[in-house]
Amino acid sequence: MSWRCGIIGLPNAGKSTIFNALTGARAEVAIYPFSTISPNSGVVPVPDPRLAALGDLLKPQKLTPATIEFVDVAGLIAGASQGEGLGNQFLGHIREVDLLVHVVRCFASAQCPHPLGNLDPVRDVEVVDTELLLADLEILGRQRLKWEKRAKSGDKVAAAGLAVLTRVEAGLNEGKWARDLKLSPGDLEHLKATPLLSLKPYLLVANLSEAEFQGGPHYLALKELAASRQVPLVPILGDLEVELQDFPLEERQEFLAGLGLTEPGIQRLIKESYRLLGLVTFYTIVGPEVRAWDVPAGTTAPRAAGKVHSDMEKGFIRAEVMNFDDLAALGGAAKVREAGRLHVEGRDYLIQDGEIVLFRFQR
Ligand SMILES: Nc1nc2c(ncn2[C@@H]2O[C@H](COP(=O)(O)OP(=O)(O)OP(=O)(O)O)[C@@H](O)[C@H]2O)c(=O)[nH]1
Ligand SMILES: [Mg+2]
Repeated sequence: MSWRCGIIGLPNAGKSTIFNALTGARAEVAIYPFSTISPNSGVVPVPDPRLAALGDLLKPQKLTPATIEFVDVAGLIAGASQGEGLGNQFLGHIREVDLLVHVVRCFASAQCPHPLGNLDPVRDVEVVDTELLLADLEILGRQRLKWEKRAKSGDKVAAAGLAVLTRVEAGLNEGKWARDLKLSPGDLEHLKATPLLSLKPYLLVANLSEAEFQGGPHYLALKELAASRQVPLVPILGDLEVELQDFPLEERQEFLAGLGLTEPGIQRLIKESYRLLGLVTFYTIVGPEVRAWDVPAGTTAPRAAGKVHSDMEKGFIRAEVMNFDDLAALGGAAKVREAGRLHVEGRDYLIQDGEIVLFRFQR
């Protein structure tokens, strides 16, 4: 199963356009708002130079990248947390994702009016984010009622949960995100019953016209906002990247370089999403296939084995581990072994980024 990134934003921000640029899908793009109703979803490969290098070195028949899933949901408007627009459906869909990708409109278009009347990305971010925080406050409010009742009848766990909940509510009411409240693992345990949107990792995408990208005031204002909130901001020329999709990567890169972009915005978006999810990549070489896998940093060897196959987790014996850099420098697995650079690890070992792992297991 891939990690899931939910694309959110106001109607007509270009969410489906960016989804299409990412996935090569043909989701409906329209000049009217709420053109997307049921979510579109697509799986994309994670760009990975190490995997490409393993391909060159080992020449396997099959090279399989790690993947990440993007979900394009309906537009969100003010009042969504109270059920406005497609509010409840929308919020239901984004509760299930692992990361929020907030697309913000930075292009003017006569045919496609801005749903709030004028272009103002900073306001747009505030409108959407306020809805997310209100939606969280609502879930917390419902949980409060339950815990208050239980705490009154002497339930200590409910009382402790209530204390955490009160802190989070206070933060949200000040406009802070739950993930910025320095909650401990114990605090987070109490919040398991209330899956908060504002706990999810989050990034902004500026969907730009060429003019804005070349130093327009709207993009500039959005950059300042992102910097002040310490949120990553990825610039994408949405319409253009959809048009460029049919060209080979090299040609696309050349064209974008002419505009001052070092790589397609969608590639940056995939990489940035991957980084924010806190994942590490390990590789397996099994028969004719070299494959990349992604797991959260801090995953044990048996757990990682389970990602490959559940039998490997159940029957886990040991992991034989090499580092990508060693393999690349020495030129082959046998040489890594000869050089004494292969290490054998047990159940408690935490898989590190860039490792090539052979799992030994009992069938
Ligand atoms: N000029 C310009 N137009 C764009 C850009 N990105 C999207 N559009 C146009 O904006 C309109 C809306 O785009 P969509 O991708 O459907 O927007 P959306 O956010 O998915 O909208 P909803 O699903 O209705 O919420 C379409 O007419 C697009 O062609 C862009 O970068 N520049
Ligand atoms: Mg759409």
